[in-house]
Amino acid sequence: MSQPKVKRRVGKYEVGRTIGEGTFAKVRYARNSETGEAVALKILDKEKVLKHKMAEQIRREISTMKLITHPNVVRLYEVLASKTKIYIVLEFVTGGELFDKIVNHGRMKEEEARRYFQQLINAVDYCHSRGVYHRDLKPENLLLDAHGNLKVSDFGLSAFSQQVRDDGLLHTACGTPNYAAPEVLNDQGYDGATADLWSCGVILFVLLAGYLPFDDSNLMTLYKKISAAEFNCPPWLSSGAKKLISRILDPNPMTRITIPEILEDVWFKKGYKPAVFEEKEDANLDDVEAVFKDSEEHHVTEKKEVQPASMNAFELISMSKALDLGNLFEEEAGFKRETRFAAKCPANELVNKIEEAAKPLGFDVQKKNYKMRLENLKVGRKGNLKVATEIFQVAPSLHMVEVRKAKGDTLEFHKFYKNLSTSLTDVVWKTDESSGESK
Ligand code: 3AM
Repeated sequence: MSQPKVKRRVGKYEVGRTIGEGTFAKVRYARNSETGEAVALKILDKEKVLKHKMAEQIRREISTMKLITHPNVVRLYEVLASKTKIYIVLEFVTGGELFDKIVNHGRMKEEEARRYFQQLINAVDYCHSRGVYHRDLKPENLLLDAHGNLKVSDFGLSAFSQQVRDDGLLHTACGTPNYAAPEVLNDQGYDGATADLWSCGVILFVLLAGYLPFDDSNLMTLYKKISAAEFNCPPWLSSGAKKLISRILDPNPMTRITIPEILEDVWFKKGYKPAVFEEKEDANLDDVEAVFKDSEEHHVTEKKEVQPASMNAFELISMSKALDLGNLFEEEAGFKRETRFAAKCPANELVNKIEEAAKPLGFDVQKKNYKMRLENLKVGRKGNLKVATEIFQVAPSLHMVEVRKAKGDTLEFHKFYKNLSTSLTDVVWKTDESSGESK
């Protein structure tokens, strides 16, 4: 059971699990070993970035992002490069994605939607004023922090997923077009500011309606609907919300409402409190320069350290709060991607039990040294759900099982986990407190 575990380090960061795979990069959890702070590490292929026709624009926007400390924008701390990779060190955001709330609880009340929309517009306005455009605002880029505040991710980074054609203008690579403005789809080049605003309008619509304004399984029909701004507001929307949405979802970018006009809108203004924060005057940009100049002397060291995987008493105690199957669903846990529980049965029996629970749910099961990779063969909302499990020995017949989402939709993971916990109830070790018994 105590097979060695390989720990990766990139400079001062200890690299942990993969959080997800976005359109242009892999995102991993990491820890700053000097401060203990958690960060998200966006990992990109260096050659692709430096050879990108927009490398200069990407460099400029990353430099600007280092100065931005807006509370509703994911912080960009620094950039590092190794021989083959670029690492973008970002603030780690713990509350999951805004749209998981809609998938879970349905549409929002106007007050709640307005609060998120105000935070979104405030963040977008601030970045635009500094010359950074998003160009790919969509649900995956709207995260929530531990206090339920919106954090927009990938500002200034989405150029990676864009293409510049011979005309020198931006063109969107394929992806979900539901949030893209008509002029973006028309493929004739576009202005980042008005295009971002359109996406904000689609986002507001989804928050209030619980479904997309433009949707069709046929791509051509979808394009036509977007180009003509053909949508119907649900009857429960207030007239103020309807009016604002139709001013934003104006197919003509020249007559579309602007941010200064939104800030004056009656529906928008209700209870609006712009974020208060301290602006950063100066940031050291040596790291950005070094990365884009591809200066070899500044390459970060990448190390692999081999560590034993067995759990010692100290680690067990520090994790004991989590030794309960219920913890994934605790209110405070938000949208968790991983959990642990203790089980009182031999390890090989545990592996069999997990396999028996996963197979009927349509999962392919791969096993290696008490580590398992489960993959749902059916495609879910964000591709095939992949789950990784690992078993650690605590005592001969007491094990700790770690279950985490490796890829896919967090809510689908929760559903899987609920099923798994039902199948394992007879072996899960519960403390008196967690099993609800009183002495
Ligand atoms: O794969 P899912 O959708 O669960 O939420 C982002 C997405 O998760 C997450 O990484 C995945 C690929 O983009 N993510 C991106 N930036 C993040 C950050 N700064 C982040 N999670 C936490 N903090």
